[in-house]
Amino acid sequence: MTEMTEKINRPENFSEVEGMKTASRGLRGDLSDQMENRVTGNVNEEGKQLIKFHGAYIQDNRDRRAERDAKKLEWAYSFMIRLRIPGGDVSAQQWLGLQESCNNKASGVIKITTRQTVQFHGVVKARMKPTMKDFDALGLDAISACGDVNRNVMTGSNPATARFHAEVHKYAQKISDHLLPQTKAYSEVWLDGEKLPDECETEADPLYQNRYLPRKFKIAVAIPPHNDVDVFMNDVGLIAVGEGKNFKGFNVAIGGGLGVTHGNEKTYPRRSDIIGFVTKDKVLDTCWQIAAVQRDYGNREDRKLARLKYTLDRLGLNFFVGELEKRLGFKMEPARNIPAFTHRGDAFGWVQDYKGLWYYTAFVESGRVIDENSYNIKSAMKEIAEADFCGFRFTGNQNVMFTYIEEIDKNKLDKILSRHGITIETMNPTRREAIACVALPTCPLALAEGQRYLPEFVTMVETLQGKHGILDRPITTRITGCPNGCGRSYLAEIGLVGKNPGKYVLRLGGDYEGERLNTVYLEEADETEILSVLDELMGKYANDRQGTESFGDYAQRTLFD
Ligand code: SRM
Ligand code: SF4
Repeated sequence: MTEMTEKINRPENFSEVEGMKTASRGLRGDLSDQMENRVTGNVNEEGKQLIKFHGAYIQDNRDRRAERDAKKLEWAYSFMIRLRIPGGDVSAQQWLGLQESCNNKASGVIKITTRQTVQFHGVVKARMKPTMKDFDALGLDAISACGDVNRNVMTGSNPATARFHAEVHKYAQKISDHLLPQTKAYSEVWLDGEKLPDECETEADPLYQNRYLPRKFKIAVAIPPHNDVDVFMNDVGLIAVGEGKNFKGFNVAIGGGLGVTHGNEKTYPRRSDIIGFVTKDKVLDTCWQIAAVQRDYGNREDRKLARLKYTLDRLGLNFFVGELEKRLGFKMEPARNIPAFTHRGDAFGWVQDYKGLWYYTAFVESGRVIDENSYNIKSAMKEIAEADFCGFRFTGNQNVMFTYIEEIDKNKLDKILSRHGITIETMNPTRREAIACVALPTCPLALAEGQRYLPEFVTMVETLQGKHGILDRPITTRITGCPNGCGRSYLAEIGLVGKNPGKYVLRLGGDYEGERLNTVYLEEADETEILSVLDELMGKYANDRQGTESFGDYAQRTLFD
């Protein structure tokens, strides 16, 4: 350990969560007993932390707090469960099973997340085990979807990007499996698996040991020229490198992350650094060892400063890479030339892969699978799954792609979509590409609205685009209800970051390709102030833009450069 690391990582200063992890006997704690305790819908502090590693969070409906307080009742507690679906693929049968489970045991609204998986909200304690058993029966799980471990691994969704897309896509599953904790706690707590006797040692885990990582850890794989996973904001971003038809390996970027705490100057969003190239046979070990270096050097005293991005900036990239190469037993090759990224939004509508199969991406506003305003995506997905002629792929932009469709079935899909009002042709691209995080009412950290505000806000952005005659190209618009950045608003051309109810930090100047972080323009602004800035800037952009310059590039050039 370096002197710097010793100074910060003194066990007596470790955060409380560190103690909970090491004392948990492989993430078991007393979770089973807590789930049986029906006196409260809540769990204790240790339970709150441990259950994350099993893919779940305790929440309450914040809209109902006042009513519950007035009646002197406990808050309306329930759990959110996030599944682990590396690369976002499920079968039609799995989708039907998930939707049925969500209808019967949760809120009925499945949420597609910004990391290519799905969440259930509103699962009360008594329904937790039955819901986890539903997942298991479908061949799915929620292991490590949250917690201080490697999270759901993302991959570019669009099969038309490269001949080797299908081969690269499989790496999401491979990496996720390779970095999965060894503990059998999940099976024990949720699936009535065999109990580890009290006198027995917990399962040996060479990666996570008994301390796990200092903080969450995220990996995404991008396949140029499409950056639909926002590869540069992950702890590890892998960019697929090919030669013609052949897939060779990955350029590796480390140290991306977006979470910030308002008022804490030590926190910041960070774009990752490319550290070199590895061949495909070495990538699993590379990801494992990056996580292991972070395990050993990451900050375990202050969780706000525990992500890999801070470890890198504290120790220096050279030190980190040197340590990584020592453990790997080889030197990273220089990064290879790759095609430039061109966009991040999904490839809406039909695309074809190199084998001739078809894929259709449909828009799901903020990932909420719900029938609303004659746009009946929930019913459409049910009917498509029942017809059983394609798979489903969730995208990192919270949308759904219907996958592996034979030419002969294209018409069938078109008809079902049209019957349920699912169209992309008439929708403004800015709306299709907009993202918002969950925020209120379930997210305990939300300071302002997220997905509930997005439709209204996008309408106002579109109106301004129309006024200035710039509806010709989309403007990446993203809202998060707090500075944690779950909707990746730090990479948007127009980014709103919740600060107080109805008030947002306005960030401008991100690019369309997801290469550049945006910059704070207004520290705290309400809707009127935000729209006034956008109105003026769009007016100038309409008149002064250079060639095909994007709104984000124009904002960067004229406001910040
Ligand atoms: Fe997130 C915490 C929702 C993607 C950064 N995130 C949360 C929690 C669990 C709140 C909590 O800790 O109690 C939110 C649950 C809300 C709810 O009611 O469902 C939440 N995050 C989400 C999702 C569902 C947003 C969405 O609308 O799609 C995304 C789930 C992804 C998944 O399937 O795994 C989601 N979160 C992200 C992303 C984007 C990404 O990874 O591509 C980020 C920014 C990237 C990053 O990690 O740096 C992100 N979430 C955070 C953070 C800040 C982490 C940090 O380094 O500071 C927190 C808070 C924390 O960890 O303490 C957080
Ligand atoms: Fe909640 Fe904040 Fe994440 Fe939005 S950005 S889901 S408000 S933690």
